Amino acid sequence: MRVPKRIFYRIAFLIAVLPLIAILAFVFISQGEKAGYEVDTKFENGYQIIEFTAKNGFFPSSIKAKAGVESKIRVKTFNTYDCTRLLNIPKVGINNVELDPNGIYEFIISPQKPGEVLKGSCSTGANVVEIKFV
Ligand SMILES: [Cu+2]
Repeated sequence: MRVPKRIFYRIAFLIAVLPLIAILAFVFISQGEKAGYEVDTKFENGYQIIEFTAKNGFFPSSIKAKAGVESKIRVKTFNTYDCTRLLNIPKVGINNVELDPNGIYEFIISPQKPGEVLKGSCSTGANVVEIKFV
């Protein structure tokens, strides 16, 4: 069976162009990831401060932090009477820690490996906060 020329050219074109599209897509995606690598923490007295607020959820709910440094997770409450008053970040030993409705809490955590993700949640698990170390 002979392949009509028009279809042959179309297939040849796709074979030539698809890898190019794949390469461009890869470059685009990897640059996007690099752009997302900014860290949203600050340093105070030698500690990285990973800060979020607990009230009707955790804000911000996704934080990028620097790996390999001593850190403090700082949680602020503000008239917080909902389930985010009970904080869980099991990987660093924070299990159902009851926060006052108005307060600032600090938990010292050891340096984390790059790629480590600490997942926090409220008592019901409905609200989550994710800290990614890069
Ligand atoms: Cu909850």
